[in-house]
Amino acid sequence: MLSGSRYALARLISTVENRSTDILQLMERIYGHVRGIPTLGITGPPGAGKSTFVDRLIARYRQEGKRVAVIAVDPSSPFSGGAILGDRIRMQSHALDAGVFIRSLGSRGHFGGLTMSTSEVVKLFDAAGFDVVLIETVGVGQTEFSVMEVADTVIVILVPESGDTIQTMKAGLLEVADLFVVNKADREGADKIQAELRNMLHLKPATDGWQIPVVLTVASRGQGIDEAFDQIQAHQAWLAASAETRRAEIRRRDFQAIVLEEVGSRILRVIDLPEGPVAELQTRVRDGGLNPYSAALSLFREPARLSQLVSAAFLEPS
Ligand SMILES: Nc1nc2c(ncn2[C@@H]2O[C@H](COP(=O)(O)OP(=O)(O)O)[C@@H](O)[C@H]2O)c(=O)[nH]1
Ligand SMILES: [Mg+2]
Repeated sequence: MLSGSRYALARLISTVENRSTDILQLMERIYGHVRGIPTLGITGPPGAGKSTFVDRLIARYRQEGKRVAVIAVDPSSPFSGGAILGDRIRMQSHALDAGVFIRSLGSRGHFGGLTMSTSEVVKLFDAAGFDVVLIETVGVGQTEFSVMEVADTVIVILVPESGDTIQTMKAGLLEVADLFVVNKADREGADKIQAELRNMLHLKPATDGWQIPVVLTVASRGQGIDEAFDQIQAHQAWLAASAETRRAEIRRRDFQAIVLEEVGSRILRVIDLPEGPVAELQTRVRDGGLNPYSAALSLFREPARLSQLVSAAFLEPS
């Protein structure tokens, strides 16, 4: 992968997506090659034009000679495909371009798994020499929000039909956006929603001097893409001023997330074993003889048994 093989890159992404047991060793080797390339999150309601916008943005970055990786995240799907198939088709103009790599990720496994995988796939793209990663999420649920934490510039795409900007606030989009795009500006009401958003943003104190822009686009015709691109660049430049603090914070969060994820998923793998250290507790809970809270509390009050469980979880996988 480090010497440029797309095949190797695709294989490593699958390794990460399948949560194989050797991910930590893999990522340990990759990490020294990770530079911290711009990572953009694109979110918003279904049908807003996210994929069309991403397609245009890819073209814009290609004009600059940048190599672009795209991750299309669909938390509702355990497999790549489904809703994403249409997105792939919309980005097909780049299918034969060696400077573009498009990959979809679905939700396999457990809590936090998708955000973790997304963050690791971004690092793979980075180490493989790509210059920018675009993450498109389908929909606006809780998982999509945590996936957006992986991005350093979050673009929220709305359409005039989203109408009510109050809905936007309710959905929590105001909190995550670094940049608003009102797409389908060829339709009635785009100016109105732009004005409403700007009003709302004025009420919100600017974070350290970044005033969240609201850009109008017609992605299907390529209109407004240059302006959106310029605002993305401006946000990246603004981020650069605090790059060291941000990177330190990201490293701290990465460490915590890796530990949590690894401990959690390993314990899940052994907790059900019939010979395991909590087998008896588990049986009593299942049969209704013991309250699950009491069972958990008794385990936590007995450090010896808790460490037996943790040790079992960290024995080399058979
Ligand atoms: N009228 C209009 N249609 C658009 C625009 N941008 C995208 N579309 C169309 O909206 C539909 C949904 O677009 P898509 O990119 O798949 O949305 P996504 O679900 O947010 O990824 C497609 O039929 C696009 O061709 C636009 O600016 N104006
Ligand atoms: Mg899409």
